[in-house]
Amino acid sequence: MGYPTSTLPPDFIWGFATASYQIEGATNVDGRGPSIWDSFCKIPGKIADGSSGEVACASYNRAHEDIALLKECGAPAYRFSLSWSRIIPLGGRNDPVNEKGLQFYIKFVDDLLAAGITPMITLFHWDLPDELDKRYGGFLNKEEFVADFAHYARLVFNVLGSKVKHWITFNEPWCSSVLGYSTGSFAPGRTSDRSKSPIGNSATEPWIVGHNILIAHGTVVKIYRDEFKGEDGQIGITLNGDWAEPWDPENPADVEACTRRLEFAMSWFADPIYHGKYPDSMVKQLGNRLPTWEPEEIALVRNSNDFFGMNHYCTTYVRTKTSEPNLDDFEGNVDLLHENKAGKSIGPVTQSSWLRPYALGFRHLLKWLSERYGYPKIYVTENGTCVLGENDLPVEQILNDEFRVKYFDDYIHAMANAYTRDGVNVHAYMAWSLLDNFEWAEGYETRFGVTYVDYKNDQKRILKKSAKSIGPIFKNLIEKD
Ligand code: GBH
Repeated sequence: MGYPTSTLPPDFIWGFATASYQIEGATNVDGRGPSIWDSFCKIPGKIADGSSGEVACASYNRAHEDIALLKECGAPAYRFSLSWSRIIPLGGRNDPVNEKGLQFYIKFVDDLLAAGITPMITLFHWDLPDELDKRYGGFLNKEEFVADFAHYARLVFNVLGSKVKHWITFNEPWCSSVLGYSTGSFAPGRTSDRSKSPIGNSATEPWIVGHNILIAHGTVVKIYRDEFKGEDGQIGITLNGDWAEPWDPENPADVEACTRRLEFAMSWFADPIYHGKYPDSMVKQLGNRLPTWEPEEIALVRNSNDFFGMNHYCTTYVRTKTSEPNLDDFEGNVDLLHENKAGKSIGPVTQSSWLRPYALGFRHLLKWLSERYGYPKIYVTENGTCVLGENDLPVEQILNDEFRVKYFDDYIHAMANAYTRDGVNVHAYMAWSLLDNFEWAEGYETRFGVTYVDYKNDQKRILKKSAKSIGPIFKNLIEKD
């Protein structure tokens, strides 16, 4: 007797994911206002190759090509994000609406639906209208930010709410908080490190920002549920989480440190939503630097997920630190390492220093969060890899991306094992990414796409081998009704 053959449920949807600033380009076209990423990219030294999203994949003008790619790959769904400043150039609730921006997304959704592709929309994937950062400090200003985000979301639900049934409020609030306000490596680049930024406080700001994003999420979920949800609409937040393995499995302190690390990365946001409070480990380490919940705030946040949105890429080894935590620590006082005590690497090296694939870690993570949060419905909203040195290879070799083919095969099967053997309630999977695109601080040197984008040749798109490798895996795994 072996294991049962792993499968995925009949209603499972899969597809590819992208984000507005990473693909659209046309940052100055048809009335779009600047976002914090437009400004951040202008600061010398912030982006590895000195680039920006000004042109990117030019998807604003090539939306029909992207839809054709999705069809060619047989993708039943597409996850993309809206550029807030394309819709409300200055961002605020009393600022003018840009009808052209709104119409662009309405047409795009109509075209997707006409092509038989289910849209999954992320309202916010990091490109905050720049004016809101300048006007009142963006996420740091709870009242203003929450009111402006709620206004923007309601405007979008009004025009797309009847057509789009899958909504994500925020993509990876951990990144907006920590990378934007602690390390300063992402826009708006605030940090205590004065060699990187004249403003910012890494000890306090990330925790305030995370708190305010959760309240904005809860507020918009309430609006959606009260006014737009209908019979079949769904809304949730997407969190990022890499799995953690102990550096020394024999050392109970390292085993414990893994849980702490997962709590600082994911439970920071998921515990308030599913348990109505911050994790004890964070309260203990951060003390009064972690904001406390007003009863009416936590009432909005608690139970605000129709599904658990999960972005997952890799696993790291975790080693506990023996010293007291620094004021700017955001990992839970641990070291993150690629090799364990025995010198074993967790997985192969890729182009991104943080990413080493380890598919079994995906299964472990899905099980861990299912146990902790009562087996919620999970949508995997991103999963994918870059390839070491890919950008420097001749095009023919880039197109033959066996490394990525294997990554998807391993990870999708690990997810099916989590469903079949661990009872994980997973119902969607979006591969990152449909296209090579603007990889934030790494610029264009790092490619995550299943489609090669020729940046020197009019953003021409050519499918890589991995693009067509995913469909057959799902065809095989998804149970027939
Ligand atoms: C996703 O984040 C994003 O949602 C997506 O936009 C992006 O293109 C994709 O990943 C690929 O990167 O270099 O030490 O500062 C994934 C989670 C968390 C991974 C932050 C990179 C930076 C680590 N990311 N992390 S470091």
